[in-house]
Amino acid sequence: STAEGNSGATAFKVESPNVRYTDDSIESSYSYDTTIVSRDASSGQLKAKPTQVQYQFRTKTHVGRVGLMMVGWGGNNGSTLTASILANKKGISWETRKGTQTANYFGSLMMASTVKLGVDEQLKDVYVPFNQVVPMVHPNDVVIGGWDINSANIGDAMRRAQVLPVDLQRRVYDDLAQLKPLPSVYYPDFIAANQEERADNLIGGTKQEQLDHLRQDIRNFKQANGLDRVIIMWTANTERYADLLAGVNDTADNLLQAIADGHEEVSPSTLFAVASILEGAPFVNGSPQNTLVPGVIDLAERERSFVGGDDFKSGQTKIKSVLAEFLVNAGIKPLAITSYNHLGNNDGHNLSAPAQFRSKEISKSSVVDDMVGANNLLYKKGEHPDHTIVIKYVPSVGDSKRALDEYVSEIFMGGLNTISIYNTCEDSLLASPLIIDLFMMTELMTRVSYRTANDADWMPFHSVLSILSYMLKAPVVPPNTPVVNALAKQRMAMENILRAFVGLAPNNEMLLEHKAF
Ligand code: NAI
Ligand code: DG6
Repeated sequence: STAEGNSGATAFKVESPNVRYTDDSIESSYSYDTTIVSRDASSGQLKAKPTQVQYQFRTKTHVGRVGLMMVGWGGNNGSTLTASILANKKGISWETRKGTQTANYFGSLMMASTVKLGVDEQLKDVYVPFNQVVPMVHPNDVVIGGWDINSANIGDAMRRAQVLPVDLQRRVYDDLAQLKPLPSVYYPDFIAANQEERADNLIGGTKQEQLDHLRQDIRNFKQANGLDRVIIMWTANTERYADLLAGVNDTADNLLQAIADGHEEVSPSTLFAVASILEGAPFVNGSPQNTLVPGVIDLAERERSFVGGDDFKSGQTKIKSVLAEFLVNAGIKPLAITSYNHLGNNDGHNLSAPAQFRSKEISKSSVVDDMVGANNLLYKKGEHPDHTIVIKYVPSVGDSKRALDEYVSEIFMGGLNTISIYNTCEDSLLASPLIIDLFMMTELMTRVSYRTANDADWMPFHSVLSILSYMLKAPVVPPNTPVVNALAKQRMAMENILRAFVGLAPNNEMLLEHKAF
């Protein structure tokens, strides 16, 4: 038997003249309060001016049938996620050394964390599940499919990954063995040479034919499963960076022409992004390479389709985006952050090649920039802590990644403070819930529109979904907008934007009701 998820369920109704529930939507009127800062030209004095912008938000409440297509479905993340969702759907339990374990969604922000809704009459906090502030899709209700350059069925892929406990594998194997990844696009130059023997499930033809093939795959999947929407997620191998070339991948038209011409700098991941955009399917890049070249962003904006990226932010980097923020905001000056990790899964094998490692090094390196830039008392303009990233492939540890980090900071009166962290964890058990969160949040954004006094009509949010930043190491943001890496800020943005959709003020920690006489 299978348990349907409660897609679309919300934990409360808002009673406010600013919120309207219709048959198919929730509409809110919302005052967005910000502070505009300017500097007086003659005195140099800073001036802060409270400013309000009136927004209306409309969230369609009918979630419908939703599909997730993963590129790299047969990998550790893809197979782990598919097996885990099936186990949740079927309410499967399995035996471990410590007793019986039941499937859950721990590690998913949407499925296993809460948001403060408000306070009750006794001024006690009331919390609700993150996924029940506005109607969201439930992972149990999602239809999963995808592509892989390797032909292994998802049951065998799960066994190969060596991530999930054997007793659980036994219980889901037969179902998963029925699932076969679609053939995919393989350009050997973009991933490590050591991946070649996996490549036995390929789409032939020219780049243009391959693009058309991928588009048809998306249409077929949608039609065969009666889906309202499909979201495409790149969880395939890390590619090398593509060269950014004028006339090739700089604009939408040039990129489409480059594909028609079979240009060699169009990567497989970029081809998937283009196919998704042209099919109106949101595309999220879970790996570090520069899939979302300017031509992709231009195309997404033109087609009013959604893209997000880059690189799932799972363990080491997530801690970094918390710890660095804590240190800098405490007035402590990180001087050196040195991060080693070693792992033995296929991701680690691929990353042992220099060009693929370089993509990962870039995405892991940028994560403290905004925190450092925010404190000009500690850091002079242009000054930055040393930040070193090392990744080594150690086959015997498998998916159980080891991450070692040293933070050396300058404290009071020139003293030094050294913090050392050692983290061991199954990498794919950290990453799989992120795919769920990215998927759920992206799906929601396909149903939300807004309007300000300047807009004649309801507008979708910008094509580049910066709201996904919490789940991503190197968030791609709309052109000329700030990148936020600090984890608490990223979560706050998501939480408060969802609250705005239902006309609720942002959460803050003032607790004035507890501070007055
Ligand atoms: P994996 O190596 O187990 O899986 C990747 C899969 O992609 C393989 O099955 C491979 O055959 C397939 N593949 C390669 N090129 C393809 C193409 N062009 N089309 C379709 N399939 C293709 O790797 P894993 O552990 O699942 O990670 C996937 C990606 O996610 C990697 O790029 C990794 O760097 C990234 N990532 C993983 C995190 C984690 O904690 N596991 C966190 C952050 C990012
Ligand atoms: C080793 O760095 C392999 C990588 O794929 C990472 O496991 C992955 O990017 C997660 O990194 P982090 O820093 O978020 O734990």
